Amino acid sequence: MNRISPARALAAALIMTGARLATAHAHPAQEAPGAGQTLATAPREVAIDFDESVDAAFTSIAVADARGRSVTRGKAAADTANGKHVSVPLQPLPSGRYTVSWVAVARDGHRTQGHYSFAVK
Ligand SMILES: [Cu+2]
Repeated sequence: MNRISPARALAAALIMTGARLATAHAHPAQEAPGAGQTLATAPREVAIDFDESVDAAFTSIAVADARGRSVTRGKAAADTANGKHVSVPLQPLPSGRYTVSWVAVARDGHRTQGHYSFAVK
């Protein structure tokens, strides 16, 4: 095994610091409807509050029914007053299970994505 020189140890420490900073991506802090939620009344929109501001141009929320058909009305948009809040209006939803798939690009350019489902009774 090679001995680790001080310079290499410093370089490794800097890389690890960079890796920590790179984890500052946008993740949902709150989702409405929430993951796994069953609603008695059909929601009129899906809204996600991220934990940091997102680049609206590259951030999207897709909502599909059990057959994979889109049930959104138009594109997701960020709140002009709150760059962490993104929402998309929905078509009238009949009873069923819906899947939300989101993609977010944080201000630092890092992309995150995820999906979850909710149901309408
Ligand atoms: Cu990041």
